[in-house]
Amino acid sequence: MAASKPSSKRSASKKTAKAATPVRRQRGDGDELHQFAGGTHPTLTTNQGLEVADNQNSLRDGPRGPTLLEDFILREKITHFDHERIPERIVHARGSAAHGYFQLTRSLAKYSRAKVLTEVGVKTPLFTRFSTVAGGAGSVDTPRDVRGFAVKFYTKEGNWDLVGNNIPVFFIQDAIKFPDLIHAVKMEPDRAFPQAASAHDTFWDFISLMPESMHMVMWAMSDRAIPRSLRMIEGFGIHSFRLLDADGASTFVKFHWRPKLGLQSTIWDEAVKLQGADNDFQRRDLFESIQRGDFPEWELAVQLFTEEDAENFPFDHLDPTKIIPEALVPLQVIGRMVLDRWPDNFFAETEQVAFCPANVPPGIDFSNDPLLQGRLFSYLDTQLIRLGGPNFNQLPVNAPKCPFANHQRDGHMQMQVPKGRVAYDPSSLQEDSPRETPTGFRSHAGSDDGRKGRTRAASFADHYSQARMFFRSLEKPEQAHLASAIVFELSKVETPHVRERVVGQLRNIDASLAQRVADGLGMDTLPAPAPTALPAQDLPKAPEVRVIGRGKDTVQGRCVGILFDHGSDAGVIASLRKAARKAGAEVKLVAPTLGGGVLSDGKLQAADGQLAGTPSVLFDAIAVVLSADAARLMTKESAAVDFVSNAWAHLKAIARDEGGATLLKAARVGSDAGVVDAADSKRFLAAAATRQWAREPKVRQLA
Ligand code: HDE
Repeated sequence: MAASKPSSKRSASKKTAKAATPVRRQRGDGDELHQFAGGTHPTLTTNQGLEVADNQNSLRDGPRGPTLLEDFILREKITHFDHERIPERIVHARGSAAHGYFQLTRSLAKYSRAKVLTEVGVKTPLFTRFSTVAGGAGSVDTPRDVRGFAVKFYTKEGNWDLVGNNIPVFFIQDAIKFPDLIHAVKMEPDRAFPQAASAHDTFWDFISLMPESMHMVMWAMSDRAIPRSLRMIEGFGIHSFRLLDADGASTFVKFHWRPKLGLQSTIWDEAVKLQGADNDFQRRDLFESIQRGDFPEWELAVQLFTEEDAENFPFDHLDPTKIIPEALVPLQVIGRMVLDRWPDNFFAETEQVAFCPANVPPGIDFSNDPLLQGRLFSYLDTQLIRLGGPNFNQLPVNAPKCPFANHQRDGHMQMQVPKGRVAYDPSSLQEDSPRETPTGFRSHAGSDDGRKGRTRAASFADHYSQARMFFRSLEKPEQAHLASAIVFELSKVETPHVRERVVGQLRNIDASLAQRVADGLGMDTLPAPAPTALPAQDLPKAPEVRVIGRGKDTVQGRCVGILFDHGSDAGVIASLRKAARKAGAEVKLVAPTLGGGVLSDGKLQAADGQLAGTPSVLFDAIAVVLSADAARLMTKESAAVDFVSNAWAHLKAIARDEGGATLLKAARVGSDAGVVDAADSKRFLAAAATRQWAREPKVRQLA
């Protein structure tokens, strides 16, 4: 490719405009930029900084001859490309992340000396990554799965990683079972399916033999595991941690994130269809909300309790399969997290971020939860291989934002150039060599009975009481969804004795649940209950475990889809749009073509989405505004019929005008409080603020 060498900026842009080919300026003249028609570009170089004159053709021995080994530019480019992939995370491989900040609103100075928990009003920068657990990095966003909720606070005293999930308990009580659990849930090793799904034999085989997993199974089969948006999930640190004050006195703490938008889940059928409509549904939702300045926000709340409190709990708080009901220890809100910046580069930040529960500042410490203790080892270990060596902490997304210095040296990809001759401690040769400080991190001076053994505390033996409490605390529709979810999953399990063993476990939790699942599977007789160490106790209900009723009755952060075509009523569309936006919702227009249509006012209205590729699962509520002619045509268009019938089946509010009503009729959509006149935007938005739960028995036979 020919490159001219302009003598001034003016001549460069003139040449660019004429020839519309890149014109390169010399490096070293103080300006290393290319001038292209319509833009300013940095000069393309090799990784050694050598300017590249031709990025289109490799070096050949004659125009039709073989490529020469000498072509170091080709070799460098291809070699780098060949090494672009790093091992994906063994769990939580698929994730989306954002930058933001944490702001403390209430000091915990009485309990902790950590500055991040004591300096009210100070904004601590952070990076938060959400993930699914089982699927690979390229899998979909909406499977039934736990969501990871990992937050890296760049505090003044070092990084604090609160590496949690959106479910407050876990499947297992001891880290030694984690590889078994993950091998059981991931795709089966011989056939390499199913991807990102727990609905298969190996998962349920393992689970049915692990009674301690039953509480978490209830959560994982509930609507919590099919969230609508990452902005609408809770987060939990799960384990008890310790707060330590300046004297080393300890208070136990559990961490909770609560979304400002409240909780919202999908209907299972909707989640399945979302996978086809948009693999990246939740990533896109997070991205778009941040791009439009509608920043996702959570409250951070804590449950604080003492050793003595803990002794009186009817369960062991060190057992990660238990929650501490809010009735026992109420939540105290201490701050908020706002995510306000999407990463500049997915790989550099979201992929290379390395969270580790062992990263805590002075004033926060660990409990003896055996799952947490195992995690303290695992994360650094896995990151050594995933990120290729011991210096991954120097990557921009991982590096602390406070000063850091020690005597660790060398290793793959050392980015720093340490100065001086001293790389050890103690030393006397170099004044500025890093030293310990009495104010640094100190562990809780814990005590134990000093007896070694592969044992499990008797206080960990009750596997069913909280599972029962969870199920019985749910609203009726949620109980039905949970039963249906288990029926769905077990219907994919080919081995009869595994299905039976699961039902045997359910009998220990709730007889009606076991019966519903057995009926759903077509079992003639109920299998025997699984053997138990301790039978379930009836505990008081814990309303905080529900999803229904814990959303916010608002359309804020939600999205309304308006289906229109040529001749649609411009006034109705405009007023729906205005009212929805005013109430904080996004509005997207959907038409058979992206070109949209000429509305009743004679003006052309473009569409945001083409009907065939923009089904109603993408929206929280829909409006159908159609002329009589367009409506007649749409009754013969399956994408249009599905648009409304799915919105109906997914319990969404539907606004329709007269034309819209024709389409609704063809799609066999009934009438209820959620189906409203498109001219009545107030009623529509009120209906759109929630799911139409009362409709569910009309549209679905639930187990
Ligand atoms: Fe993890 N987990 N985990 N985990 N975990 C990882 O670390 C592990 C557990 C969680 O966005 C891995 O860097 C063990 C509970 C999240 O990058 C690995 C045990 C909770 C993420 C690992 C657990 C979590 C991970 C894989 C049982 C909720 C994603 C890649 C003892 C409190 C972080 C990596 C991100 C990632 C080990 C159980 C949350 C292998 C051994 C319980 C959110 O180190």
